[in-house]
Amino acid sequence: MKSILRSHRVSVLTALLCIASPLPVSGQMHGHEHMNMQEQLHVHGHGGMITSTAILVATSGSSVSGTLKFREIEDRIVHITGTVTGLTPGKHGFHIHVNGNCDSPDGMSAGGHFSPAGGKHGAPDAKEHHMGDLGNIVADAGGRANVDVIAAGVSLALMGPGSIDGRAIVIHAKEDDFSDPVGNSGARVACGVIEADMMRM
Ligand SMILES: [Cu+2]
Repeated sequence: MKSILRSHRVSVLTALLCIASPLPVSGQMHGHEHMNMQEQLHVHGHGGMITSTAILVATSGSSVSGTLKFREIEDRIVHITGTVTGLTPGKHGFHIHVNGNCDSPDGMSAGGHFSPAGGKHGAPDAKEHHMGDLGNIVADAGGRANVDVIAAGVSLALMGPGSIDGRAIVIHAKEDDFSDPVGNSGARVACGVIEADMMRM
């Protein structure tokens, strides 16, 4: 179902490119011959950069909420910024999870960590870690965390290696201690689906 949805969204995007650009998307690509489809998707994003947004929704019994903005500042280098409120003071693990589904009351519908290459859970700068491992955010005494994190290896492209489009970002109740397999970060207190801004119509 998810793959159908993703391919449908790519079809919509392709249709948009046809309308927005005099260049044919397939066939001869004048001036674009050297670019593959993924590179074209980047070029035709907002201002040459794809951006996405995740609106974090509290799970059952939680009052954590927030909005995170994603910007792919270089190929597979994504800058995540925003504010999360309603947290207990201190560190909270957060990760990209594989399923873009936050429907279950406990957030478990988001599935496990996004980790297409497998490997062990760890800190984002550790030699071995899941692609979706983002480390911790830190809430102040008022329960507010300002997020300013670089996620390397992931992409906002709608398809291709490391694509996090349509996946979920999950905030946890406790600190991620980076132990395998999930860092002991406890319950899921908020969950949001990462959605490309150009798809919000
Ligand atoms: Cu997680």
